[in-house]
Amino acid sequence: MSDVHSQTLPFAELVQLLQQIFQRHGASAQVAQVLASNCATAQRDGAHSHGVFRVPGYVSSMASGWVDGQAVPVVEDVASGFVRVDASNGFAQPALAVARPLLVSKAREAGIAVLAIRNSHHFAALWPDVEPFAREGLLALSLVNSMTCVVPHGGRKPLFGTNPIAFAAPCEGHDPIVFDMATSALAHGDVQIAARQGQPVPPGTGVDREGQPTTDPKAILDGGALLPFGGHKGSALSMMVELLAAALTGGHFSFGFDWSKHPGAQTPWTGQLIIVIDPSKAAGNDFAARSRELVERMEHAGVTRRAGERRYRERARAEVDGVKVGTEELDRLRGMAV
Ligand code: NDP
Ligand code: PYC
Repeated sequence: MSDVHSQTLPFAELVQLLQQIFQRHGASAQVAQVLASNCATAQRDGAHSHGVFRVPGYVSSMASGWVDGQAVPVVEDVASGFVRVDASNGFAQPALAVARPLLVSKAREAGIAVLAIRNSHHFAALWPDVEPFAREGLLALSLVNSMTCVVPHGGRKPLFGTNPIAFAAPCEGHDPIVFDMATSALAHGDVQIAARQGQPVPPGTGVDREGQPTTDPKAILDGGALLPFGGHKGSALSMMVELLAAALTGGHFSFGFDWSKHPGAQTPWTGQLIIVIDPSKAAGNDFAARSRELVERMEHAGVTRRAGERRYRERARAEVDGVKVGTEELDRLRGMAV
């Protein structure tokens, strides 16, 4: 399946390569393992804005002293349905990994539990954080705020982050139902990729430094800004993410940190909220069957492509052929590992 522009490699080999890179550039073994698995998962599932494309950003952020790759998260059991984690200026995913067993046991006990992560950096796709809960029969909703680059609806200046929301639910006889979306018209990573490839972005994505609508990704990145998806509706969701992922957790708002003294810093220093629900506590105890009924109804209504399906398709293909990585990118990664 390899050609001159891309190569394929087994998932485990990609994880190992990324782990070596992260460790070589300052992450502890534990953090490197979590980030490597997350990043390789995104690459495998075709989320190219958050796969190996992000590795230089992780590395330069650690090198700049902005984020602590050796951080040890501090977990606090604060109430029957509430877990707090101070990620200690480290990455959010290792904080989730450490707090996860307590969160799940609380959700199973109380029917619902909240994980509030603060002082954390999330530079990744969000669905790998929620999909595993659904594979255990639980529902999960997660929100993360990022860095100021989105103009709130009706505003004149950027304020919000690209603020993604991800949701996962079990579905009888199917992979979990998952969606994962930025609340901006396009993820910042996709604007960067479009700029690199010299491609325009769709109308409605963003504005230039004068606040004029543009389809030029470079104009958006160079003093311009993104817009929320869906006008006032996406803007309201983005505001909610700021409130739940930052105000509620104790993390920074997307406008609340200054990385200007850390050249190379790219990872937003914010917060993350994860809400986990045990559907077995609900009436009827048949959530997964009802979820399947909804999917079947959607199919009867003519839906041929549900959220999450492309990702599962890419995953299945990678299980057979290996994970696709650009040839130049793979050479660069191998160089970073030694
Ligand atoms: P997309 O717009 O590509 O996709 C959003 C959701 O819609 C996905 O669940 C996708 O499913 C689904 N979808 C896409 N096209 C269709 C379609 N035609 N019909 C039905 N469903 C569809 O994602 P975004 O660009 O908004 O976000 C990309 C990634 O960036 C996300 O993983 C997000 O978490 C990440 N991100 C991370 C940030 C951070 O701070 N860490 C900030 C912002 C974004 P499928 O997966 O199958 O394509
Ligand atoms: O793609 O918008 C984005 C993003 C921000 C932080 C990590 N990814």
